[in-house]
Amino acid sequence: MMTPTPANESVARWRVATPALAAGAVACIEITGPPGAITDVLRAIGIGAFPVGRVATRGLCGVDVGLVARWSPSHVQLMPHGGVFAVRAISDRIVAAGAVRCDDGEDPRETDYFPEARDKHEARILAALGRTRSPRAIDLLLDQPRRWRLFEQGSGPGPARDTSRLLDRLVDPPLVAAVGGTNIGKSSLTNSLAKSNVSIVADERGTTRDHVGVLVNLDGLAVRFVDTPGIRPDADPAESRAAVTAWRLVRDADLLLVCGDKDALPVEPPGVPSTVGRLSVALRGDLGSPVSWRPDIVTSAATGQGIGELSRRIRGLLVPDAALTDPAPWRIGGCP
Ligand SMILES: Nc1nc2c(ncn2[C@@H]2O[C@H](COP(=O)(O)OP(=O)(O)O)[C@@H](O)[C@H]2O)c(=O)[nH]1
Ligand SMILES: [Mg+2]
Repeated sequence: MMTPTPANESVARWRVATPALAAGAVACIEITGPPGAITDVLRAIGIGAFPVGRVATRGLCGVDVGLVARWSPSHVQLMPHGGVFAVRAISDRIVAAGAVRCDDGEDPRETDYFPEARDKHEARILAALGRTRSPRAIDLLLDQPRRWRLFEQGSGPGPARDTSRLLDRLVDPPLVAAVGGTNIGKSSLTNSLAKSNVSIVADERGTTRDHVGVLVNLDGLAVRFVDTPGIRPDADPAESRAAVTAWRLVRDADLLLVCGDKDALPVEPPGVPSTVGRLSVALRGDLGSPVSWRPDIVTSAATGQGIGELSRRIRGLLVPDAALTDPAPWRIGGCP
């Protein structure tokens, strides 16, 4: 439970309240604060008037349908699917509605889950080991108790915020989106990276609703790979819903593969922040290399050309070698 809101505090406060180890099918986002501020946030995020004592399903910010519970005038919980995209999108809307993030620091529940853990660092490492899908995370996680001990004894480096943020991608898979024109080989590239003919799979941490794409292992890093459909004017409603979902995801991507081929220029949808990393990729390279533009890399799903190198480049951009070899202890999930 969050600490009570001080009387002079006029804004709503929120936090992701899903216990670290329970992260899975359902997430919990908790909003507390003055009743008027909470009502304003609920209105701003499209839930509308929601009386005290009610528990009901509601559309959540257009990204999901989930449970809303207003336990008291000053305490609301939203329970969307636990997929990282749904939680992130809803959190963004709550922030835009003026609520202030409030994490109380150490979550006692983490150590509750791992009575054998010596401290919160070890509990977090055990939780992360249970969740990660990235082979590269394992040795690094196992080395963390030693690093924290060295740091606490004053004989090792302290945690580095930027390194930790990058390493967190080993536990929470980053999102990579392939964008570009239609019929240039994006889906074939996806299949080739996934090494099987999969275009959509259910994700055990969420549902297909908040997850369009596949989890692929790229050079030891688990990545959520989204293959965006083109938006066609004659698309049926289900298809255009899928397209809208995909375009929305693209804005949240950690890396865009901006794809073209020898004839098609690489194009990306408008509105992707300049902070999102980009790699330009020429597809169908077996048919010829582009002459009118200079790709960062040329690939061919048909021959396998460039696929291994693309995996390594993506991994290196998302979790650079410098972060993997930094001897600093890792603050998993930005935890204190
Ligand atoms: N020669 C060649 N053809 C490819 C390659 N990748 C895809 N194609 C073909 O290009 C067409 C479009 O591929 P697709 O992956 O559906 O493109 P998307 O619309 O961008 O997803 C299909 O006929 C594929 O068989 C490749 O690497 N080489
Ligand atoms: Mg396609």
